[in-house]
Amino acid sequence: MISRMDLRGSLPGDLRDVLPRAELDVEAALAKVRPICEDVRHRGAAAVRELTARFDGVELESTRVPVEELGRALATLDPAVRAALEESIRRARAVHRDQRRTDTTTQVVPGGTVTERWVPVDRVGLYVPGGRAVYPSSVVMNVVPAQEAGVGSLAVTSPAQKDFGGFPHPTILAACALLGVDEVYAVGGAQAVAMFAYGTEECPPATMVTGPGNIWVAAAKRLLKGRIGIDSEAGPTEIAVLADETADPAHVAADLISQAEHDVIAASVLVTTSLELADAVEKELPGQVAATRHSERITEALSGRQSGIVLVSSLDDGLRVVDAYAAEHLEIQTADAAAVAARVRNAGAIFVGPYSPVSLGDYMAGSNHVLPTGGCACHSSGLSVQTFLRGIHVVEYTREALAGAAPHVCVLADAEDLPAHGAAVRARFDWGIPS
Ligand code: HSO
Ligand code: ZN
Repeated sequence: MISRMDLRGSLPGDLRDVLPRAELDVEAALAKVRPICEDVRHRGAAAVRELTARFDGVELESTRVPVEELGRALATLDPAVRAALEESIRRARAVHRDQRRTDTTTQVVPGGTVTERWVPVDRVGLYVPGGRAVYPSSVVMNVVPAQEAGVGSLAVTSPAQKDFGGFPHPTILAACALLGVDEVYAVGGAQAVAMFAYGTEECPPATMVTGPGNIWVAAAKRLLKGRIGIDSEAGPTEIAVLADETADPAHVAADLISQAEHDVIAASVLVTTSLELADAVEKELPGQVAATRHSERITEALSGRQSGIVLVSSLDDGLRVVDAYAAEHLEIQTADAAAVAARVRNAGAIFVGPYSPVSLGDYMAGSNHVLPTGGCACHSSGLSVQTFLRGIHVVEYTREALAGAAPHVCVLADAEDLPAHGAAVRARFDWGIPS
């Protein structure tokens, strides 16, 4: 069911390319997405409605979901789901509130200061996938950091669903209501990203769009990036587990299966120093997979070339492998897990020890579950308050402080053959502007 890679000899130099990995060909989707975005740009809401009819089979009167619909969805939400969502929101708020940044002022020289002022973006559009993946938890993970950052205007969009009166899934609407978001659109796919980028008669343009989506959403984000800010192009989900002989094979197998449940191209990778553990996990998998609801999808994900068990000869090598892989989610199930976790450099989020499974992080740890995939964790972070902030440098120098800097400015300006730069400083003093 799952392939094996034996790296117990020496590690290959090109580790990153050797390891299993799923890839989305976003580039190939660009050609299809370009005319959609152009259409929305030129014809606005009419184009969005036509595209929704074509792709989602729903004739929308308006792309905006009436506020009463959100209230209705909340009123009919299962009370247990409501309580769980409320607790998830509470925990996420606690963590994200602590991420807020305070402005810092540095006195560079007497009379010369630079302040870094943190300012939230004005308006954010949050994309929530529809179809098979109905994730109210992702509404929480997108909305909470934006709200805690102080974003003034927040809109959510999610595909129109034929089975739910043409509105997004009611659990999505209820989650929006719980979070206090009342601007919701029944729009999905590339047209949703274009709607936020260009704005329509029914939806003012946004400064930024965030949230995971399918390949069309990722392609539209790549195309419109610059016109609108984006978080990342979320790819298929990944879990890597770094484990030694102390790990419980049943738990490791359950965790690998849990993320494989998302998608046939989801990646589950076990990196272990223990042949016994590898054998035991492999033995566990078929029974656990057979007993779960989405066994077909999971079997396909686990047997795909993006998943596998990687054997290494030492924990040091294991760390090299997981760093090269830079997983979206990394579990450390080893002796002294906290010390091992502290040595990891590349991961979207790290789950430490036997009682911190990824599923906890998906819903209830307080951490964010929108994380970098496809190896992007070596240069990017998951969604946080920081995603929605800009740091603006505010420079304020007195006459005396400028006078102290002036000779150096002039020398460097001359060295770069930009004498007008120096002149702009000289003009403020009676040294005058040299001809
Ligand atoms: N594991 C997914 C998030 C998610 N899981 C939502 C369940 N619902 C990507 O981090
Ligand atoms: Zn998940």
